[in-house]
Amino acid sequence: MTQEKLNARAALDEIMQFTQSIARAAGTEIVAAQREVLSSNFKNGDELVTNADLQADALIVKAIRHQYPDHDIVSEESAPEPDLQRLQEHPTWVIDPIDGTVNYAHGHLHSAVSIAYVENGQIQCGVVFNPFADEMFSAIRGHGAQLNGEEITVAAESNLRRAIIATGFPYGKAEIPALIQRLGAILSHAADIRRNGSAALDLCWVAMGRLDGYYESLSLWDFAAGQLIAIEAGAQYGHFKPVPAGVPQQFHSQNILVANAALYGQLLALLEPT
Ligand code: LIP
Repeated sequence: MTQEKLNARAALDEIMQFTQSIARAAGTEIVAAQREVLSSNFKNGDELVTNADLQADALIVKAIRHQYPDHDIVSEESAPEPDLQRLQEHPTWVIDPIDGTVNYAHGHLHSAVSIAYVENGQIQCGVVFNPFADEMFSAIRGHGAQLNGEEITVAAESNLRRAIIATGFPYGKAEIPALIQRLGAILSHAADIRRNGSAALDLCWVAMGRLDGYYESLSLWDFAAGQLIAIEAGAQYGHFKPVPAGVPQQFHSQNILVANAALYGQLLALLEPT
């Protein structure tokens, strides 16, 4: 490995350590806040946000601004307008302080801090931390995916009838009829479906084999970290509808599909026509 590549890897290792430390710090706050009375609000009428989302976001953003003051930040709660062109040209952090907010607000223990680092137009580091399970999913591009430091890989399942496929639904209800038809196509061929409520954790669970596949339309902060973790764990990642011209595939948020290579084609054949 050249000295340049050694330096690049060392820099990403440093970023990974920093990212995991702020994810843990935010996770500690999130767990403590859930034991208190949460205040909540609804963005755009339907989209739940709690005081814990805002507090965790503030903690993460403050730490990034201090450590990397010239980097950009895209965050669900404080900077929710990603500029896809600038994202490809400037070091950028992509943050979902609590992915699975509805779960969190209802006292469920299935939500996560999701933080991705983008550099040179590529997601280079991804961290998804579920503080309730003390499960830290992580990946550096080209260096595999880990759960609490142990390598993870996608499930080997190739028989869709034996597979568990996860999905989710948007806050708005306009697309529900089409989404139910899509769900029916999957449920008619898979062993079962799961709607766990956190896209970031769904992607990580595919990465480690707790799920065999996942599909959904999301926002950048829901999937950025989990995408890298799933790909580095050996998953096939793409979209079951055409990606609009000019939109970088890795940052396209609609019609996401992820599974191992044996199931990906089977799921694509079911989802494409829906
Ligand atoms: C959530 C996703 C979930 C999706 C929800 C929501 P949030 O993110 O993780 O998969 O179905 O509609 O987008 O809003 O909890 O960060």
